[in-house]
Amino acid sequence: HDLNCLNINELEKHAYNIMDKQTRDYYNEGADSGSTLRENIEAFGKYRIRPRVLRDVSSVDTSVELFGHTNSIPMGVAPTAMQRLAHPDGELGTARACKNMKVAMGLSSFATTTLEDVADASGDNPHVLQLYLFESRDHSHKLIQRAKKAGYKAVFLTVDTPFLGRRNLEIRNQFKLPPHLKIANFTEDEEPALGDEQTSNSPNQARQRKQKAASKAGYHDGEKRVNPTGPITFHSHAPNPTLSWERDIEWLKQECCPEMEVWVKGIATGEDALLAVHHGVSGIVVSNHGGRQLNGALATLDALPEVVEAVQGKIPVHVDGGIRHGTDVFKALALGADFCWVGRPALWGLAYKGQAGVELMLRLLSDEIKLCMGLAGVTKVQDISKDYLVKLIMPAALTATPAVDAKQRALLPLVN
Ligand code: HOC
Repeated sequence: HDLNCLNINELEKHAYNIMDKQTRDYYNEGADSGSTLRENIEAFGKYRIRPRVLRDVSSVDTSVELFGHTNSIPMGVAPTAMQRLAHPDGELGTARACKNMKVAMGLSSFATTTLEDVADASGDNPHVLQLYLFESRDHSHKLIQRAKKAGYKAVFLTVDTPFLGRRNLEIRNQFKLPPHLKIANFTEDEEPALGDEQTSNSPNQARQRKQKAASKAGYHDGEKRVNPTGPITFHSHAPNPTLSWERDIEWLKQECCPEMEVWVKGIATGEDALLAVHHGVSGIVVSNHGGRQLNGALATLDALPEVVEAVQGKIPVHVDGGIRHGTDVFKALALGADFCWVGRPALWGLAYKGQAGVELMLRLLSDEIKLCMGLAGVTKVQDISKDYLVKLIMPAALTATPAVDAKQRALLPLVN
């Protein structure tokens, strides 16, 4: 036990005090007012567990199969960008912690460590590559080939980012990578092409064009300009608003299969889940990008049931967003998710103690998942079902945005 850090909320507080303001704001912020970020967390509070008793829970198995490997818990570390901002261990620390804890890892394509180095550190522990498809297919092609060669199990295509969400602190802080760090998987000749600057009418893109100009004038790594760099580095690379199921998912499948699976990350409706099945992806992640994209979007836990219902078990359904407790993982699984991913808690772990902090985070959640299962009377993950859950009928004030203060909430009656 680390007596100073007994749960994820305490970890968050430690990390808050350790990280510099720019990093903290970048990692912790949601888009706009942050209501979706908050609701991702609060959604778990709308459910209560129905524990069963006298079931011999002396042996509880929290493991699940994922990508042909045994994952010690039904949860992995989600891809999050630029982890060396949190701690010099960065993505390598996360990869080593995941390997030690037998937990799958997602690597952001905006990582500050090369995908090959992360693959080496991961060994045979499953790792997947999160991908943005830029307009330059050449860049994506090279990245995918590298990932294949390095043994990545799947590509998780992020589909909730046709434009970048508006993060106020990021803009105000003029967020940028410090000079000693770089986006490791983009080199100058692989620089993703920008979107159509002339025709784009996104409000973000004018900002991005300005930032791109600043970036070009910005930081140089020796003789060679490392991309993306300079002020608000990734803002200088417009996401690709042209992506479509027909053209791009088909292209990606041809690029990746059979060595790597193609998943889509950022599904929030039953309709899109059905399209994902129709277009033959291997799995989906119900996600709203940690509340960093469309503010006002449904909390992922609230979107999960309609997605599970639409998919009908044809492909795996994973979920991320707002998971801070073992009971949250249990609730998501009871609502039909096959697996959960946590993002910010890993960043807080890194900030707290590097690799050891990520391991601590995983151990805390692992212990909580096991305890929750035992106390709920479940010995195998596959047995977690909706029978173990009840949704509270919430007084309107509890579901209103902005969030009701925790103290206030405790005073309000909950009606079952
Ligand atoms: C295409 C550029 O996921 C974040 C990261 C990085 C997003 C870059 C998008 O900040 O949410």
